[in-house]
Formats: sequence, structure tokens, C-alpha cells
Amino acid sequence: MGDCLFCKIVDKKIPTAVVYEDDHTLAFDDINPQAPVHTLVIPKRHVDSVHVLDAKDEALLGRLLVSCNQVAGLKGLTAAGFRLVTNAGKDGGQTVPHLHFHVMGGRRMTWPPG
Ligand code: IU
Repeated sequence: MGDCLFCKIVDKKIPTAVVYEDDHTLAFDDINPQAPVHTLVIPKRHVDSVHVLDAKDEALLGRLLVSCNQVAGLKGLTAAGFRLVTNAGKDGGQTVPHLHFHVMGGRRMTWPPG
């Protein structure tokens, strides 16, 4: 995806401090954090959102969730807990059309989200 912001981060065309990286996933801190820890975990391969996933993506999704847990550990959230969020599509509040999980923690989260 030539004009996808997160693909440009994956391709290192936009300099970003990497929190965690492996062959298939990348994590970096959100530019507009909504919690003391707010890190985004993305697949390196472009995927629009949860709503386009199918069976061929099962392994990637597993990897993404493990990467989220790695990030939580690196950020010191394991004991206290944390929240994972992914927004899908317009009504879900998705603003960047490249699948991402928000790893959020460092404060007590409230429910329901807005
Ligand atoms: P959303 O779920 O699609 O709304 O999340 C997109 C997130 O990407 C949002 O929290 C933004 O602050 C974040 N972000 C970023 O970290 N760096 C950027 O250059 C842009 C958005 I644009």
C-alpha cells in the first residue's frame, strides 16, 4: 500500500522509535497517547482491518497477540494488567486503515469506552 502511513513506518520511510519487532510484527508508541503506556502493534504485511481477516490470517493474528503481550512485558504492565483495543471501520473509530492493536496501560481503564 503505497500511501499507507503504517506501511511507511514498517519500511522505515518514517523514522519511528521501535518498541518491539519480529519477522511479522512491529510495535511503536502512539503519537497521541491516551494512557501512560499506549503502544501500537501492527502486522508488517498490509492488512486493512479486522473485518478483512479470514482463515489464512490465523497465524498472523496469533503472532500479533503474542507481540502485544511481549510489549506489555517490555512496558512493565504484566502484573498490573493492560487493555488491548482494535478499532474496525468507521463506526469502530478506526482512523488509520492498517490493522493495529492498541496496548494501553499504566492507569486503571474505565468501561465502557466512548
Ligand atoms: P485508530 O484505532 O485507527 O483510531 O488508531 C490510530 C492511532 O494511530 C491513533 O491512536 C493515533 O494517535 C495513532 N497515530 C500514530 O501513532 N502516528 C501517526 O502518525 C498517526 C496516528 I496519523
